[in-house]
Amino acid sequence: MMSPMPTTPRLLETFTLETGPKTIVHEQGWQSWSPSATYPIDGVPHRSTHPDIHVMNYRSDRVPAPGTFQGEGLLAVRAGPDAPVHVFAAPSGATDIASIAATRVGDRLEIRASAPVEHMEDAGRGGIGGALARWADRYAATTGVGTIRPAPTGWCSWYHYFAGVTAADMDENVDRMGELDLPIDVVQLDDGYEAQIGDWLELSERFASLEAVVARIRAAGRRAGVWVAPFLLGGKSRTLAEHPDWAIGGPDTPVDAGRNWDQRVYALDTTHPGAQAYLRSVFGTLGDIGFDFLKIDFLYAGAMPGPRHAGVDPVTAYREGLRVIRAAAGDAYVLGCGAPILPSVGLVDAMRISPDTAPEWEPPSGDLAHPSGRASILTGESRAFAHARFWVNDADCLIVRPAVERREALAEHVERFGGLRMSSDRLADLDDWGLATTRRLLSSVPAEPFVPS
Ligand code: 9PG
Repeated sequence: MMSPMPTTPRLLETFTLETGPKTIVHEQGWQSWSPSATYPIDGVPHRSTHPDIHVMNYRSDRVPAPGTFQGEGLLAVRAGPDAPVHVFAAPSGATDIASIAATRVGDRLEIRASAPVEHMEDAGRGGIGGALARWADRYAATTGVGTIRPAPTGWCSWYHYFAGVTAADMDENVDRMGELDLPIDVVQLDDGYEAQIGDWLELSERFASLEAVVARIRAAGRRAGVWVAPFLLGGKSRTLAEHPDWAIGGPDTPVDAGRNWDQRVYALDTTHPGAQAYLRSVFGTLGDIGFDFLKIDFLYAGAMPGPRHAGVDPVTAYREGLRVIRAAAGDAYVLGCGAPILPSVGLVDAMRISPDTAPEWEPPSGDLAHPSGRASILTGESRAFAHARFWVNDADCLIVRPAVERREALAEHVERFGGLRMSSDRLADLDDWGLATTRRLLSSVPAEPFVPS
């Protein structure tokens, strides 16, 4: 009789498992937007469709071999519905996180890891979801997770206004949430206020003053939040032009962190003393302005491999960068996004656990790391185990205006899996159902871990 508790973990780099036609494999993606899912043994896992998309949404330097499953730091296999779950996982977030590949060879699955991983057999309840939850309890205990702070409710500007948001749009929605008496604690300004990626304290032409935005939010009795991509330096930014030595790889060979905002972007070397002083100044100033909710995004850049000022490994450098931000941010509630999952445990209050939601159900690029209802649900469900163990899970914002495709499915997803509840519609666009759904989902915040049955 198999024990219901996981076996004591053993460290190994290779392992072979017998499989059958009902074998399933769970792959964990590297960062918030990387697809994470459980596949039948003959299934084809979701892979990046373009090198730029790979860098920005997957683990930049690890491209799985065709025909293999690959988890970044975490992979689980169940040989059949009555079999135990084998969990292979990185021992702790503060070390090198192994890529764990599973290749089918006849009736067997060969597991190979790029660094030592722990192996556990789990015959408890809940299948793969249950085994991952029990593994997550262990990982959280080894890595160190303090008290998980209760999430505020919120409204976010991104999923209606996108990068075109204006100060007037913010004012309109602040007024409207008051008229509607919606239970919203935090009003979070997303991408679009800044002059450039990396020039966070200079404003785009659509904003005259962040102080004025905050004053309006606070006068309405709510808290102010802001989006920053602190580990990115835009190719068009003044910060990069003036401090090319702050990029991972240095001024001559900066490491490419992908393409967005009509430019190439680069990665901040979080070990560089000048870059650390810059992070302190940006987050100190945003705190002084009155923001006490921070959505820190595109964090994967801080964990990219490449030459750094201090010769430390990428995960150590990344965690150091997050600590610098936290120290500068005081008591602000910190939401990580686009962030390596396992290396972030213990350092953020909430974490985006999926690709972006979107008014479109299918991603136009065909890449399931890209914004789309389908992609956000696929990966969000598979990371339910992390909620209230690693942090508060952010299954992304609720969007339920009539123009949103399959809005009922998106609402159901946020209701089941969303630990952080934020609305992101233009509130004036909500019909009766959209408004009632928004009010209901923002009225409670699930604090307990999800327990798969
Ligand atoms: C702001 C947005 C929102 C959103 C974040 C993040 O691969 N890409 O090009 C890509 C672009 C944007 C993106 C994710 C991936 O969205 O998740 O909530 O804050 O940035 O730019």
